[in-house]
This record gives sequence, structure tokens and C-alpha cells, in this order.
Amino acid sequence: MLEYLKLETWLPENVSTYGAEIDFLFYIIYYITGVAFLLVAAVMVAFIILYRHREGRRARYVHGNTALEIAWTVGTALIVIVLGIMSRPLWARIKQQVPPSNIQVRVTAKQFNWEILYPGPDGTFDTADDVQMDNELYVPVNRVVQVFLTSKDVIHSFFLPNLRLKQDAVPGRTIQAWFEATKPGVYEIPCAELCGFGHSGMLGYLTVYSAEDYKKWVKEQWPPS
Ligand SMILES: [Cu+2]
Repeated sequence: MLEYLKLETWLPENVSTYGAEIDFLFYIIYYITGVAFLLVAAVMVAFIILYRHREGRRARYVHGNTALEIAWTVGTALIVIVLGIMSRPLWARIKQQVPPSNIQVRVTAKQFNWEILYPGPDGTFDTADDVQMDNELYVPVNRVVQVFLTSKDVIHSFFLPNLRLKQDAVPGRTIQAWFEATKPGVYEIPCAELCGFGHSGMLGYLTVYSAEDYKKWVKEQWPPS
């Protein structure tokens, strides 16, 4: 059913465990609003032609049509309510529950970089073995990654298009987000909130490693002594 609805393929490649469900909702909303837009535009063009100025034709003042107005108001409300009910479980699963994981990073946004802090082998932040990198996020494939997101200055937005994750980073708050990548590769981490003159250049990279390559990377960063 997902493939059936996916007539368009212009979204960035999905490598997220929950991406297909988000895309499914996205396409439903996209097609509903697309059809509504075409209908409104077609009616507008038809009326422009039908009711254009003609010699000898007088304008008629119309008060409206109560039945029609109730119909399109109730119809629109129903669509919005159904979309809300359809979105609710997915929102709860992605935004309100973070699956347990020992892969954790702290992402601190600042004008105009992503500071990525790795807790190191002890799994605890703010200890001697922490490693910080700018704009470089390395994670293993097929593992839940927990992100503790905050900002040093203004509001930024941590955007992983391929992971279907977008979350504001707000100064003074730490917001938890998570994702699970399904395919090794390098993906962009743009900032999706206008945050100042360097906003357009605020770009990091997510590298998703295979389990083996990830182990190798960990060994390079924290050589066993
Ligand atoms: Cu930013």
C-alpha cells in the first residue's frame, strides 16, 4: 500500500526505521491538499470565464448557500480530524517515547555549527574520555541513536532529511530525540531554522557505519591502552 501511494519519488532517500510511516502520512496530506488546490483553481478559472462582463447582463447579489457552506466546513473538519487520528500513534511512538539504547550523543547547536559530544567508552557525559567533534556525527547502522539536543545561543533546528527527523534545538532546554538508520552512508545535517547570517552554511554530516566499521571507528577514537 505504501508503494502504491508513492507515485512521486522526489523526497530524499529514506533510511529511517520510521520514515516509511511518515512518508505515508506526508503523501496522503500532499494528495488531499493537491486535489483541493486544483479544484479551487479550476472553479476560480471557470467562474472568471462564466461570469465575465457581458453587455446587457446584470449582476445578481447572492447571500450564500447555507447547506453548501455547512457541507464544506464539516467536510474539511472531518478530513483534519481523521488526519489527526491517523498521525497520533506515530507521533506518540517517535516523539514521546525514546527506545532504550547505549548509543548516545549530545548535540549542541551554535551559530553556525553542530557540536557533537560523544560520551566515550564509559557511556557517561562530562567525563575525561568524552570526545567532541564539530559537524561530524558517526553512528552504527540498525541501532537506536539517542540525541540530547540543545543550543548555546538561538533556536536552531536539527534536521536529518534522510532519517525523517527534524527537531528544534532551544537554548536552556535539552530535548531528546532518536533515530535508527537502516543503511550505511553519509547524509546531510542542515539547520532548518533561520538562525543568523551563517544559517545557510550550517551543515553537518551524519556517517552511518556498518557494525564492523563502527567498531573500527570507536577503536580509532578511543584506542585501548
Ligand atoms: Cu542554525
